[in-house]
Amino acid sequence: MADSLVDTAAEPRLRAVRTDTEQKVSRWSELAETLEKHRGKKLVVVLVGYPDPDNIGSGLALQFLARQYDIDTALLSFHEVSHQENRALVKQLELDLWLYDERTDLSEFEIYALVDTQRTEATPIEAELRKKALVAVVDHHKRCNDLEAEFIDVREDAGSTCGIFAEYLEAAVPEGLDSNEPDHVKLATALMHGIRADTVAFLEACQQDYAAAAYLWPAVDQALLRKISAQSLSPAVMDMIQSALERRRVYDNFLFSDVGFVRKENRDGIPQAADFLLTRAGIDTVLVFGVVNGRSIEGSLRTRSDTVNPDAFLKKAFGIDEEKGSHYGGGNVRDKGAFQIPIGFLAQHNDREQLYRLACEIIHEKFLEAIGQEADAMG
Ligand SMILES: [Mn+2]
Repeated sequence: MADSLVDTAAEPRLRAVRTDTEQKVSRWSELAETLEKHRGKKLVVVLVGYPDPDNIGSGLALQFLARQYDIDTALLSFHEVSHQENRALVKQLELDLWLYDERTDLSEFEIYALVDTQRTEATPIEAELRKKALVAVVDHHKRCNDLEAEFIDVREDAGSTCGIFAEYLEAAVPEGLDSNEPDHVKLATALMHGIRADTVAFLEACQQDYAAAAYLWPAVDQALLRKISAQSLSPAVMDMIQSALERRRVYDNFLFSDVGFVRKENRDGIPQAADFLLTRAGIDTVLVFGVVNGRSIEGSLRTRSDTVNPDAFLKKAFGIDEEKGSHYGGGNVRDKGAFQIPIGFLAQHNDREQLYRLACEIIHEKFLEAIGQEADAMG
């Protein structure tokens, strides 16, 4: 197992070199055909999970492209934007994200699309979506086998979904985005930020991400991009990183830690703590979790190991949520993953500390089991 994981990580780079213009144009023309079929309808782009630069940028790009076919697009999210950089992105670019609540009426939207994800089980509108046509799924996570949509472009080897959308844009607008056009500048800046965010500022980018950046660059507002990506850490997030540091436990190259109880709006401090701990010398895989709003255990996995596949690791470690019929966790094949486990009925327990210890023990046990098996596979 370990060997094949290394291979899949190395191979896409070779394949990317062979990506030619013809292929780029054909993927876009397929998507264009799909959009043409739905001309004049209303489209909702469902941002599953927490809004982040890659899904926001991708949603904006799809909105832009769909507009050429008289399709009105709304970007629907289920969580308040939490990460300080993402708040800056939304504010500085004056983006219009539609936040879901029980009164949200989706009846006028006949069609929907997914970007930077392939799953909607985790959303409260799953049943409603089944009545609508899924017209497009564009993503770079692990391909789901049972995916059905009119247009599907899932590239597991892509560094970002924004990079894929920049490729469509290049085919749709070959003369380039116009730096005098505020909408173009907004879009180019958001896409560039999305690519940077998902590729650790291009450290983990593939050739396509660089090609996308070269195309976007003339219309990017560099000063704004700098402002968006240089937001300082909030005190809450800094405290979470401190907790994670203090509570860390190290097993060979694995680091396990937690950040205690976290308010929903600070939830993005969990992956940030994991990112930070991964910078420790001698560590190549980090798992950090916390209890969000007293209701669910949420965690992030970060790795730069050649052998750990975050998607496989988290699926194996935490298994399946029988009720939803989907895994508690998952991720990409290379460097990132996340999990979310509802505490459910137990959340009513009065003794928070006891509840927390229990959560901690279970996660820890599952983690140890998973690295035990992982170590076997490596041996
Ligand atoms: Mn992404």
